[in-house]
Amino acid sequence: MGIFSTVSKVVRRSKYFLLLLLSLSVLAWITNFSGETVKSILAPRATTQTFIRGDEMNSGTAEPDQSNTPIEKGECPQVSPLLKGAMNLSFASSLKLKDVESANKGVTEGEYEPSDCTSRQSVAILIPHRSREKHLLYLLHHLHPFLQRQQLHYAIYVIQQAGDATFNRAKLLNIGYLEALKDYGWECFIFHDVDLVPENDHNLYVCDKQPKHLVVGRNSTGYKLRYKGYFGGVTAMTREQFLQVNGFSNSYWGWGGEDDDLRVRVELQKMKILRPPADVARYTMVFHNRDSGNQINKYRMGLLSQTLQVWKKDGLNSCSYKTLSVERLPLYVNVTADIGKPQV
Ligand code: UDH
Ligand code: MN
Repeated sequence: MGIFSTVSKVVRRSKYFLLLLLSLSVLAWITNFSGETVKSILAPRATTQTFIRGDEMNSGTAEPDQSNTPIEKGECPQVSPLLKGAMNLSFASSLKLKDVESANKGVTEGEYEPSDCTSRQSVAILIPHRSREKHLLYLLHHLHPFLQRQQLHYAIYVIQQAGDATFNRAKLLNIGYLEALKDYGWECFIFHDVDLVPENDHNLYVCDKQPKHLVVGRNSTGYKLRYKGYFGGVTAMTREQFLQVNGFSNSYWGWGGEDDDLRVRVELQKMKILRPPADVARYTMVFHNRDSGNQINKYRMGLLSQTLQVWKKDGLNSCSYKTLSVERLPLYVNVTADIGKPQV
């Protein structure tokens, strides 16, 4: 073998070596690439797999929590399978708060959400109150299971007027709205008299594209609408709808007019009041007499004639009060406020 043939053998071998090196690096690149792809598909995505509460949505902390993998819950069905329809309500005088608490173990500090599905709406129930303890007990007894059958994420707020000045239902409801929003970004508000108990759970406590009036009939009126345009007792408005009308007027002290004033505000915004069918929107009003401290408001007609002029400056944006306490009781958040007294 001459020198020439030895040199050509070395060149051939290094060619094979280079080819081998090239194919190995191509192989390495392919496996690495597909590995990345698989990894990114499997990675949990914050938008689909993390349950984000409404109030956390804007905080910009949507990073998935790898250590504590969230449980994915589907949206609750359009019609809850738990609904029972018309019910016979009971108002046993022996009922105790403890009984209602033990029957509603899933409720924490007045709040509940279904464990197996994500509610379609988060709803705050606001109840204006003073010295109607028995009515409150009956309402809590019926309302908690009623709302749970509707598979809602909800919380009940009771807004107590401190002191013995003339009652102001509307101002208490404004306060309830403002205080509840400090806890959570509720999208729907139900303004609820303490003595009205819904009879049929097909009367859904959710908000719509327009404000809703939920009391078409009640036992005390032979289940007829009290009058055309009546918008009192129990109403439902979204956070935005209520803000758009600047809430209730704060100026109605004593009984009457504040609900008509809210209707005027709604109509001024070209909103239209919706009502569920009469056979569903039925309530039992626990019998009561007129409360002392809530006499008929003799100024109500005069105030009503001023709504167009004052609604922009009398409402949520001018609601001044002092929160005396916020107690997180098992079945409701108890807000007590000093709301002042009428100027006249
Ligand atoms: N409310 C209280 N405490 C009061 C006054 C009113 O909690 O002292 C709240 C409560 O949520 C009540 C709501 O305000 O449901 C409306 O007041 P209301 O129930 O007195 O009004 P309603 O129109 O009755 O039902 C007015 C008196 C009717 C007397 C009829 C006698 N047959
Ligand atoms: Mn009443």
